[in-house]
Amino acid sequence: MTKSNRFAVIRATKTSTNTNSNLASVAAHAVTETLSLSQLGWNSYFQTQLVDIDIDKVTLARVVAHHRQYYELISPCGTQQLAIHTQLPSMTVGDWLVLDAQQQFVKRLERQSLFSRKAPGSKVDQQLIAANLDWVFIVSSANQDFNLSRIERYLALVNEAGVTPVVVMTKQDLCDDIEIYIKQLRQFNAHLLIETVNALDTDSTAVLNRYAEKGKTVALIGSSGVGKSTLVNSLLGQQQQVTSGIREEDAKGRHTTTGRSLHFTYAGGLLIDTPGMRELQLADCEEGVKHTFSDIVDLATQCRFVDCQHLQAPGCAVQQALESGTLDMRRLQSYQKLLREQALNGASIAQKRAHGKSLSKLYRRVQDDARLNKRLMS
Ligand SMILES: Nc1nc2c(ncn2[C@@H]2O[C@H](COP(=O)(O)OP(=O)(O)OP(=O)(O)O)[C@@H](O)[C@H]2O)c(=O)[nH]1
Ligand SMILES: [Mg+2]
Ligand SMILES: [Zn+2]
Repeated sequence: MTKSNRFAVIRATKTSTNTNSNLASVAAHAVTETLSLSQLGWNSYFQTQLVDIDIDKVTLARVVAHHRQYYELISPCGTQQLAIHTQLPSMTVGDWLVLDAQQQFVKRLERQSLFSRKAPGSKVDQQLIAANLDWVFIVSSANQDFNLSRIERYLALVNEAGVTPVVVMTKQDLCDDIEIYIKQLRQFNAHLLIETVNALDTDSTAVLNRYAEKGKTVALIGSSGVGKSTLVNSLLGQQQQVTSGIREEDAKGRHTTTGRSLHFTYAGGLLIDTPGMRELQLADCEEGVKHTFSDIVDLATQCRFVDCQHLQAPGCAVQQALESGTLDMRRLQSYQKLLREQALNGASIAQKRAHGKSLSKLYRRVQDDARLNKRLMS
């Protein structure tokens, strides 16, 4: 099936009285619930932002896809499009919007959480990935593509967003000893939530239904080919997302999914599928990095000197941990690298914003002068 079928469940609810519809079996689950606000992820956090708004006169809608020229929205009335124009604030999949009686944009509600990264390539910007999440599945396959440092990057981003991460290890069926991977993850965080699945098998993925429960929004992130879309299909119980095989030589994916989209599961949860990330740079993510590396942050508090640079053993708890083998060099380097990277990217983004502001001030002044001149001449 293609992306255009994504709203089969929702469309089906509108024709739910027609039990002959070939969507009837899909709709059976959705009929009573899919159209309710709470089923779309609404909660008291958003409700409290409506104090000045007459609820009977507005539509509350959620962004389910971001296209080049319009946002696709869903509300208790069904799906609709909102054309993108310069007056709209930046929005992303998962955002909640208020529309007026004419279905025009009124405002975007404050986000409960926002997941973003530095835009890929040479662009100096933050790229919004998804908003208002309850969980993020960091998907990784149990094969040669497994990479601890990459998972640490994802963890830093998710922690910065204030969302709880779950590492989902796929391709369990192809791996003789998945414990090897689990042990590596456990080594640095004994409390990390880790699930192992065969993403192709719905019995196996059922363990994830407890996260994707009614009204809860889960984003799936991870490299191309790890099985994000396969997982989405299994949790939906139908093939809504296109998937394709990985390269044999290095187990890398083929960047099959190209846009972010939100889907409704049988268990009542909302899943956001995302394209595999080629590059994952952090910006303004200090809290997220420190949270992810709290073992090193804790160690550093035991160093003899407050401003210890952790370079020399005497009095340095970090160096002692390296020597005794309780901390490995890769992890320390990964921590230091991510701290530097987020500070550097954060500074260039701030600089660009400041530059942008002074440019637009200059532009306004030129326009004002031109208007004044015109008035004087007339
Ligand atoms: N055997 C097995 N194959 C899997 C599993 N998960 C995914 N696959 C296969 O891996 C390939 C890639 O899966 P996709 O779901 O397309 O991967 P993706 O993460 O969505 O990739 P992008 O859309 O490119 O980011 C497909 O051939 C899947 O059938 C699994 O748990 N076991
Ligand atoms: Mg995909
Ligand atoms: Zn130290």
